[in-house]
Amino acid sequence: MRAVLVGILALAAACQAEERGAIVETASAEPQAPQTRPDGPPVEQGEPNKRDAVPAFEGQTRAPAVDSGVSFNVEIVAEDLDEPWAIALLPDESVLVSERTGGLLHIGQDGAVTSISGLPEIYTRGQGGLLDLSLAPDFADTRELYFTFSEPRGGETNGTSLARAKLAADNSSLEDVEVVFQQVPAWESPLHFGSNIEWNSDGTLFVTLGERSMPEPRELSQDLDGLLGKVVRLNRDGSPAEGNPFLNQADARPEIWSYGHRNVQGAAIHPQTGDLWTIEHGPRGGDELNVAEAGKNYGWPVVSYGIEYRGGPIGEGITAQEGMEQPLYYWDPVIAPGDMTFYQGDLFPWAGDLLVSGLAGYLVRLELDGRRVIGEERVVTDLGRIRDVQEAGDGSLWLITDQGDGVLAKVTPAG
Ligand SMILES: [Ca+2]
Repeated sequence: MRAVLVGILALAAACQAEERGAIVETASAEPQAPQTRPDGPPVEQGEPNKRDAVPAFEGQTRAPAVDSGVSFNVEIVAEDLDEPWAIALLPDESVLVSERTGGLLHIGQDGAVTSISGLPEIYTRGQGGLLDLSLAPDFADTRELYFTFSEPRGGETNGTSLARAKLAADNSSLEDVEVVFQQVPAWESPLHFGSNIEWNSDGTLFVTLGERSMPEPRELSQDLDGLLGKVVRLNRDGSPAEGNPFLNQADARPEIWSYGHRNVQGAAIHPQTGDLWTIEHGPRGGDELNVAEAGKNYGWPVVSYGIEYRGGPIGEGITAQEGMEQPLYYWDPVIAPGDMTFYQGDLFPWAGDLLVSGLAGYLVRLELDGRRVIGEERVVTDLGRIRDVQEAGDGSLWLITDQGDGVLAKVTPAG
């Protein structure tokens, strides 16, 4: 009798599940929660700016606070840097640092700072300047350095450009500087240039591009015939890469990988899946973590978990729309993300975690379960506005702070 009853209940449950087919299918597409998932209050306890926002799924914001119990040894390697923006670690364990104000520096392990000559002309007002740095994968043979910068484009217009150059063997100068890619249209704006360079495993590179912030250009994040608010995928000569989603579509730029972005200054390739993860500044509220996938629309400025700086809704104030991707995770209030990296070493007990540099004044450590954020911690909370984070081969972390008296710091566990 009991066995029959169980059988009937199971059948009823199955029928119910079938009736709710669409819902069941959606639910089963989500990663399953592991037994070890943390639980408890979030790090962020403050009032959100967008008070009417409802997360699209549980855990999309304010994941439970976690505590790895690590204390830090912060060694200031160089100081008085002028708004440093990005770090590139050289094979000989010296460091390149870009300064937004237009300097490119070589910094030895002993902290000796020398200026590298040969940069092109750079627009350095507002958020414009020398931006990301990235060594070519074959740098050891080619000495090729890629960098992004705000390029003057005539009159008051400017735009983000990608250049490559050879770094002289004595690290004193750039040679054979060549601008290989230009974001278009150029705009009269000192804001939202992006940018980040990430190398894909197939030898192509991704570059993230801002939408120039102003009311008119930001709408163009949704337009496929321009490169504002986009991630592009390029060959290393700057040409559009084979396999790009809009390569054969009329009225669409062939460089586009994904669109509907606001101001993506950070990105990282997932070391296991090879996916491109991006992080972007929201307005007041609504910083977003995404996986940028081919041809997908990330929604700005139609959907957002933030509000206008002056107050009031972005557009219609909605957070979701058909055909637009939801962020994996969002912050309100914001962390103001610079760059990020998946931690792969064993010096810190953080293997597989995502570390995000926050201009709000800390590193954000995210524990992940696939594409879900399951725990959040804020670490290195007393250094200042952290602009970039890079992991060295020994598992130590290199950070820069972006003030006019910015520092380059090496961070290891204390004790
Ligand atoms: Ca990056």
